[in-house]
Amino acid sequence: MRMTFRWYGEDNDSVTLEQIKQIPGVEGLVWALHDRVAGEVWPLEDVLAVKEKADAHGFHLDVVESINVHEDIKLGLPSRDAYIENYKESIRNVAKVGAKVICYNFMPVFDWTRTDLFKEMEDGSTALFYEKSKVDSMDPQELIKQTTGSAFTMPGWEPERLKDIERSLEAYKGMSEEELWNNLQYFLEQVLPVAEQHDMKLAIHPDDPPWSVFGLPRIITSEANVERLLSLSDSPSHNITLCSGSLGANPENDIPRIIRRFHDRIPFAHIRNVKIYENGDFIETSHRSKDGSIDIADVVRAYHENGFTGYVRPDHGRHIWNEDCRPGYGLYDRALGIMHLWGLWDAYDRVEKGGC
Ligand code: CS2
Ligand code: MN
Repeated sequence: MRMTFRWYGEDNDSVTLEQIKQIPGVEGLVWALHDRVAGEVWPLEDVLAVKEKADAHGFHLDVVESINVHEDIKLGLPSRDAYIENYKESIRNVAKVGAKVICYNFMPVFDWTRTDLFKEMEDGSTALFYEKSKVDSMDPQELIKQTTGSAFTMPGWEPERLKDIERSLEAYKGMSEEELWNNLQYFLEQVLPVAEQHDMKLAIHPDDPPWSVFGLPRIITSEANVERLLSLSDSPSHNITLCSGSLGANPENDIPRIIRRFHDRIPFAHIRNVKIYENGDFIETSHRSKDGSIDIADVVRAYHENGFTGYVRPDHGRHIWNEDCRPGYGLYDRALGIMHLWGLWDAYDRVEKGGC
């Protein structure tokens, strides 16, 4: 496994490249142009500027996360073709700095959804929390009407985005999952040939949480749907980012089993744990199997026994030791997570070689 660390760039991240350099075994940055909105071309100039910074610290830029897909593509609107052309151009540009994997997602309107970004845990740390009944009973359009002009009420609902969110929610009304599948297929048919030309692996991130929220369709949610997704194309460029914490928020998704089945289509793995409560709420925990509902030791074993050579990153972490950071993306807990993953990996190596 090749260890990486997500970095939001000098202006957007509390973690520095000097700090990342001191986490054992991290060779690459998982990066993006975070000031580019979905649908825009990533200009070569900006991409090269990231490369310069990475080079200065000896990191590779093999993994991009995410080049976001414009809503019109997910909605299947006539305007999608222009946005798809832009996407192709971004693929070409990131290839020029050696990128090999592009993570993206196909979630309508909202990326990961949580009700509390800093939920206090028993030990005084805080973590991202999802309260199911709260989301289930929420009408986002109603909420937006009430909150326009005031502080935002959900993670990611920045005041300047509310108008767009409202428009998108309206546009998705009545859209079925089948339509979303069709729109994904259309997108893939256009971009996969370009990805292939550049030996680029596109790797879709599962939906987080892996079920419909606010009545919006969501499709990358289960083992059966991962199978369906992968059967859309045999292209070597068509792959999945296996995120244990996203898919794993539904206890029916057996993550080690999914890895054992599809490991050769997983160029990039997100590894994190979540603790799921009986009422469907969940909270993000440390990586240790004991602390959450996902057997992370078995997740790592599933990769190890298949000789996994793909990229890995710890995903969201808790906020510990009073760290002031982006929600889920602090230094300390993710660094602890990396050491846990290495500990497991090295132990499985020893066992495999007959050592003790
Ligand atoms: C995160 C996502 O929810 C998660 O697990 O990893 O924010 C992820 O970065 C994006 O959805 C990928 O496109
Ligand atoms: Mn993830």
